Amino acid sequence: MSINFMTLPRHILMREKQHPEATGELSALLHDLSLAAKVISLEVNKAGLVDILGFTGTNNVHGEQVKKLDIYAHEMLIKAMDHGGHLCVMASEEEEKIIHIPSRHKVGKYVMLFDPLDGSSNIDANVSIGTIFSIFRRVTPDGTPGTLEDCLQPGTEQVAAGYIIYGSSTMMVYTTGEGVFGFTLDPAFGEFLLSYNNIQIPKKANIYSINEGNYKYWRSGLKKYIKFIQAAYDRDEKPYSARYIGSMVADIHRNLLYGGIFIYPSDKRNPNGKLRLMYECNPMAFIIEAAGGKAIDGKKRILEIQPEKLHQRVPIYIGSADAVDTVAEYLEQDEKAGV
Ligand code: AHM
Ligand code: MG
Repeated sequence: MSINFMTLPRHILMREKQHPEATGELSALLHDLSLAAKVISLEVNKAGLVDILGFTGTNNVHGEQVKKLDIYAHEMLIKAMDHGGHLCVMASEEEEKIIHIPSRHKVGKYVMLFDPLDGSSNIDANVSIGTIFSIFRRVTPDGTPGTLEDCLQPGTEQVAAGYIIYGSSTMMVYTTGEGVFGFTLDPAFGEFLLSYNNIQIPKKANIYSINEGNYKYWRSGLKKYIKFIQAAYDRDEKPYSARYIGSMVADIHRNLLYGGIFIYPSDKRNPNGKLRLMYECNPMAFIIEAAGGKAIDGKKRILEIQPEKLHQRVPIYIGSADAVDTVAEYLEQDEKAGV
């Protein structure tokens, strides 16, 4: 039996040493983030105990306010990250405007955007949820407070991105653009240990993940694509499995490991889809591309979209490279037909 003692901080440090120009700031930032992840993970694991332990209404037994888990995660991330001296500004899916670093703290050279608890409709049902993060280098002058301009950068400019999945175990997956690494939280040691080294998404997909309840509203190219993959058996190919959790983190994590395509399309009701460019699509696209996959909005790379608004939504087709290429061909048919 081999015991793996590659902890997350050790791994970050080891990879940083491969870049002599690195200052260690990004490593420290990721380390702070992993601490927040542990705290959120503990709280997520207690979610079902709220009623049993006598928490009532909005107050717990200590008379403290019980926060909804997504708000708890949002506040915890800000608390963990605002005083490290690494960030100049933050933005969260849970807050309309950018989040400034309090003036009593040093401002740093990085910008962090996050979805504190994605898949929140799944919390009460004990289904996997996650935290997603995206990190950029600031574009405004060092030493000044960060601005909206620092946040509205295209995904190609990300210096790191990742997610924490609170599932059957808690995992943190991150990339700095070279290699994707997964760490599993050992609840006994309280450490994230390397469990997936250099993850590569299989080129071919065998899983498709889309909310098929919206079929009626899809455009014809997407309907045809889904019919095409459902007919794999007729072409003597291995049939696809339909898997849709309704937590983007969990759906994409599974597809990253097994090979698959995740789609949240534009449709007749929602021309921009549902998911947010800055908190969900950009970081996931950065990870999937670093693992050898692809992510498009139907036509172009997600990472090349110039953001206009903090909470902008975009359609997304993301996963195994072959599957994303094929869906793009089907979507192009709509484009040509002008539908
Ligand atoms: P949330 O940020 O409010 O949790 O919503 C995002 C979630 C994604 O995790 C998931 O992929 C999608 O919404 C599911 O949406 P739908 O229920 O429309 O299929
Ligand atoms: Mg979300």
